[in-house]
Amino acid sequence: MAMETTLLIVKPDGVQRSLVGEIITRFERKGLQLVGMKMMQISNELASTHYAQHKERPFYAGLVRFMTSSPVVVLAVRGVNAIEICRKMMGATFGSKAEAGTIRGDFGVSNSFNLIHGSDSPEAAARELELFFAKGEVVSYELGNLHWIYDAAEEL
Ligand code: 3AN
Repeated sequence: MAMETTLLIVKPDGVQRSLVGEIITRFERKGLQLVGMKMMQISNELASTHYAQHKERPFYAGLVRFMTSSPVVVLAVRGVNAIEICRKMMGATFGSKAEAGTIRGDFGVSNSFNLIHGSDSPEAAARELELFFAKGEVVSYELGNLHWIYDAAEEL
């Protein structure tokens, strides 16, 4: 397993519903490291580039409208196997189907307003981190308790 950095976005519904702290706290408590964080308003152009793979889907226009409707909080999160771990913590795409205990399962019922985005592969993470963070905005620093989060002999 590799040390990975992934992109998460607390979507407009998460910000409007005052769930930013609650959501970020879950990743911190899990033992993942925050290495980038900012609030921003996503432009039409950025939303279209980010969701280019869904361009032909019927929900695409609504998705772009939603993602640009209000500010979001973007996060860069680092850890061993971070991409899969974050996806598990987010839960299934639709809030109505997501398991209890996940972010989408605990905080939402909507299928379109599903609170959070997370990169789904190392390739997507690299692409999305570059899209949302300028050079220097994702930082590297030593996590003081790293050796209590991982068994260094086996996992790092
Ligand atoms: P996930 O965010 O779980 O990776 P994707 O990549 O399949 O889901 O879809 C990207 C985003 O498109 C989802 N987060 C969701 O907001 C939206 N979306 C996907 N499928 C639908 C749908 N059938 N109706 C409305 N929105 C959808």
